[in-house]
Amino acid sequence: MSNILLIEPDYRSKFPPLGLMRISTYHKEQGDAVTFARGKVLELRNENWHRIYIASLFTWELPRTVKTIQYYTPSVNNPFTDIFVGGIGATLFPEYIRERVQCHIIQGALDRPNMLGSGTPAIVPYLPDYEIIKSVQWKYKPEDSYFCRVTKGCIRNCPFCAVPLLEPEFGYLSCLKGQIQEIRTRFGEQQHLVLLDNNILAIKDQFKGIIKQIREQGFETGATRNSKKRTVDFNQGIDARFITKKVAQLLSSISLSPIRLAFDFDAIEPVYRKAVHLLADVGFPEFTNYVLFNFKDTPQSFYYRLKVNIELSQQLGIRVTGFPMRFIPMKDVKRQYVSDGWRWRYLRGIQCVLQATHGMVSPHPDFFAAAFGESYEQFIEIISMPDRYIIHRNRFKEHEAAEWRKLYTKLSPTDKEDFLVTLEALHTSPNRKADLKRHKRFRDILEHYYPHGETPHD
Ligand code: B12
Ligand code: SF4
Repeated sequence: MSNILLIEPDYRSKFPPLGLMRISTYHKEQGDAVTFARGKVLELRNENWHRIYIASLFTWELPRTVKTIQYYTPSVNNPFTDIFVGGIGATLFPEYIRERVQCHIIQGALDRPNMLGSGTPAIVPYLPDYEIIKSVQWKYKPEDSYFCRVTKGCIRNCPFCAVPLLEPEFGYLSCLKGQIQEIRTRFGEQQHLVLLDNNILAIKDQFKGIIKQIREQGFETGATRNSKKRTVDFNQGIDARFITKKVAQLLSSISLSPIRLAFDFDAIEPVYRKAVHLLADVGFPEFTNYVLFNFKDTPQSFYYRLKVNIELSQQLGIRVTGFPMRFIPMKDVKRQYVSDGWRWRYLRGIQCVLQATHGMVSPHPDFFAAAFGESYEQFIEIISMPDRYIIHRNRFKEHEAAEWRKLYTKLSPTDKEDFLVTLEALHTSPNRKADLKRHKRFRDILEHYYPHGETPHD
């Protein structure tokens, strides 16, 4: 019997660490003792483990992941053979880990034999061990859900998406009914169903059968359990290009909520509009649609796409909530990337607007106008304001923001462009106070961003 430690670094993780949960099932079946924890735990570090598995998720959490690996290095005999690191971050940017810490990195899905050592089977077919997540304080969301996946990969190759790198081949993974039944038998009935497929509709003809299984497993339209609504969430969204009348009807036969489409770039607009129409026709009232920005787009395109959602909501009597998705490059470890069409201040401004709305853009015209402005010019003005004037709009509106506006409207287009560059430079400057002291050209308006040279707390 071996002593196995599974570690998820203590980054914010919404869903449970499915990779580690599968590894747990495999080891428990071998008769090994498995312990799961999040982050750095002194008692666990002081023990000696036969093997430690450390997960990784977003690339911008790799610095924290590396620190976690370093922390547990003394807890094994040989980190090269006894610490296994895998998951999404390790697959997208293994060099980052390799150059900083000793361990054995496994890239990609655990879908082949011998990946965890000679004679080990493929891990993907193992059921996630839901027991282990009960041993930590951290609450994964949504609680009480079946997390399943029917397909891997995607048939498309969108340049802003990591899926073609992570899972290069599209294909069928395993039967949904079997997955749900096995989870039910081992861990009891769950309230909701979350499907993590990247592009489930690409399965085409087999989709009808999947919908039938979803219905039969207790997730038909209007389904309830213990008098509470049950929901099905195709969490990564459904591809508007595959929505036909027939697909819309199939979707309307399950308790799908919310509908998630993506309005990622301008050229997809006609297809996107058609998909929303078809889905509204079969009775879907609520949409939460991803809106990509900071890729090859511009603030104009972003504002326009959000407005299309308002327009569709009014036209069809539905609610199309926008869910902005900021593009982050595949090897980003800092999350500070600004694409050519955008400016740092604008991205920051959007973050401040979204702070109050949990990342969502309301389809209600009045809310939208108040949050994002009635015109593109107003939108740019709002996201150019100092953070606290955006976040606490009402508090600062009368005096401070009005003063700021006087100064801002006096700036010529060239001034505004230079001002945006100055704001970004100050934001990243290690000597901000000294830079501000020396600065002359935008001194008055900068006072609003850095009163007396200080960075205000919101
Ligand atoms: C579900 C999901 C989410 C969930 C939360 C995920 C979570 N776990 O908390 C939600 C919806 C909240 C989300 C949000 C976002 N996401 Co997301 N998300 C995903 C998705 C679909 C699956 C991730 C997941 O949890 N998988 C479960 C893992 C554990 O299982 P698995 O992938 O099958 O893992 C296999 C292997 O990796 C391996 N493995 C896994 N763990 C381990 C551990 C060890 C030790 C070993 C050896 C192996 C191993 O074994 C597994 C079985 O084969 C991926 C896309 C994808 N197809 O992977 C994007 C993805 C990770 N997300 C991405 C992005 C960009 C985001 C957002 C920033 C979007 C945005 N712009 O707002 C936000 C950020 C949220 C935040 N916290 O800041 C990018 C990340 C790119 C990057 N540079 O890291 C991805 C890759 C999507 C993409 N299309 O590009 N996301
Ligand atoms: S369709 Fe979706 S999952 Fe597929 S490559 Fe494009 S963004 Fe990624």
